[in-house]
Amino acid sequence: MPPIARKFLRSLVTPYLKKNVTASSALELVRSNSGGAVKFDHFAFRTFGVDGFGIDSIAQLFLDLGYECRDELRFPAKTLRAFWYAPPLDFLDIEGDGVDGALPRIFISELLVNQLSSESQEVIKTYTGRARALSKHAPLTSVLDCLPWENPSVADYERLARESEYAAWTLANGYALNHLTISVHRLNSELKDINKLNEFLQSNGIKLNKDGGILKVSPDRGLLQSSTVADLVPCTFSDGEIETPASYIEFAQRLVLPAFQNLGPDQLKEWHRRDGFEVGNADKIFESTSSLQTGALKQSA
Ligand code: OOG
Ligand code: NI
Repeated sequence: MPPIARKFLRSLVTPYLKKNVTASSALELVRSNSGGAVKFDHFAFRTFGVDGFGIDSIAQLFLDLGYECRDELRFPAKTLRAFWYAPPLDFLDIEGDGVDGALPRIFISELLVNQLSSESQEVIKTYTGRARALSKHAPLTSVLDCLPWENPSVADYERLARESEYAAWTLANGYALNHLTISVHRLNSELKDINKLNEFLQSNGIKLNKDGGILKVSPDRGLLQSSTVADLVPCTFSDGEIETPASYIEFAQRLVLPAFQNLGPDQLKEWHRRDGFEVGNADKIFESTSSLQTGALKQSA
C-alpha cells in the first residue's frame, strides 16, 4: 500500500478530532480502556449527487488505492443513496492502532439532488455550479478542512435545512469526514460488547443518538451499531458565524457469521464476520446530525 493511503486517512482524522470535541473525547475514553489498539471499522462522507460532486468524486482516490466498490444502499425517504468500498483483503486484519492498523471500509452517500424541490436544487446548483472544476479535488478539500464552494449564506443553509438536513449539512461541511467508526468487536476489554460500551460512554457523559433506540440492530442481528450526537460547532457563513452540527463518532460490532461459529478466537478473521452495512441501521445513524438529536435551532418555515 503506498504511503499516501495512511497519510490521507491521518490527514482526514486530524481536523475531525480537532473540530469535534465529543468524537475526540469518546475516542480517547475508548482508547484508554480498550486494552490495546483501537481499530477503525469505516470512514464516512456525504456528497451532493450533482455536477461531478457525487459519490465518485471522493471514491476515486480509494479505488485508485485498491479499494473495491461493494453494495449500493438506497434511502428513498431521505432522497439519498450510498455505496460502500472494501479495502484490499490483506489490509483488513493488520495489527496496529487507528490509521496505522487495519484499513477502514469507506461509506459514501450522495443526495439525489434532482429529486428535490426546484428551490433546493437551485441553491445547491448555484454553489456547485460556480465551483464545478473543484469537484476533481474533493480529497484535497477534505484534508485541508475547507469547502470546495464559496461559504454559503445563512439564508441558503436554512432554506436547504427546511427540506433536507443532510443537504444543509453537506453545504456547510463539504467533504469533511462525517464520522469514523470504532470496530467494537476488536477491542480487547469488556468494551468489545457494544451494550457495555454504550453504557460506559453514557456514564462518562457522552450523548448517544437515540433515534430508533440507542442500539441499531440489522434484521440478521449480525451488525450492531450506535453513534454519538454531532457537536454544534461555529461555522463560517458568507454573512456571519452560527453554530451548526459538525461530525460524530460511531461504534460497530460485527458478529461472527453462522458458517464460522466453530472457529476459535485465534482463527477468527474480520472476513468471518457480518460485512457491509444495513439500510435500516444507516437510516437511524444519519440522524446523528439532525436538529432533533443535536438540539440545533430548528429553522422556522
Ligand atoms: C451516514 C449514516 C450511515 C452507517 O454506518 O450505516 C452510516 C451519514 O451520517 O452520513 O454511517
Ligand atoms: Ni457509519
